[in-house]
Amino acid sequence: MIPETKLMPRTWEGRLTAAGFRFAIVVSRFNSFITDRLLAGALDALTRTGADPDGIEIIKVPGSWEAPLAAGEAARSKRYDAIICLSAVIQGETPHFEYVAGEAAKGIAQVSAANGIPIAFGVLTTNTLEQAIDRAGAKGGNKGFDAALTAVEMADLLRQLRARPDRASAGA
Ligand code: INI
Repeated sequence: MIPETKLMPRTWEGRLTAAGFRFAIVVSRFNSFITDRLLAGALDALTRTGADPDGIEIIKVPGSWEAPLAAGEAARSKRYDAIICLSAVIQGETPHFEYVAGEAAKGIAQVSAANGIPIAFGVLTTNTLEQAIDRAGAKGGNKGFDAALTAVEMADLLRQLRARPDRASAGA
């Protein structure tokens, strides 16, 4: 909320309009019972915001661990305006969970920053299967839907920022 004042700084904010943008959805097969639902949510969000069906590509990976590598390849291809990573890491009885979830999060953040492309983080990290179900279309909404909306907003925001008239002279 911007406080009421005479000063009105120029504000940049992405719109939820997906037409004309290209998206890659990186989705893991591990816990596909959950990730299929995240994918359905993401496709629903892209459709509702006007994405062109030809502008959406799905890249399947074995698990969350592989998501950063595939997202990196997609980013470097420059074929997409935003990437959406969808997977589910569910707490087990070994520390495997920590490694997989931690590396996926770190790797996805690094790929996004290194390539200047929005990557929405639709990776569930939950203690139980029930919590994952809640976030994949049940009580907790659908995190795939939310991630796709974020990707649309960020794609539009970056397009606006990159089209700023002062950008070239500012050397940005
Ligand atoms: N991958 C996931 O996406 N979620 C998990 O919960 C998970 N657990 O718990 O093991 C998981 N492991 C597989 C991992 O992502 C790799 O695919 C695998 O280690 C091969 O590299």
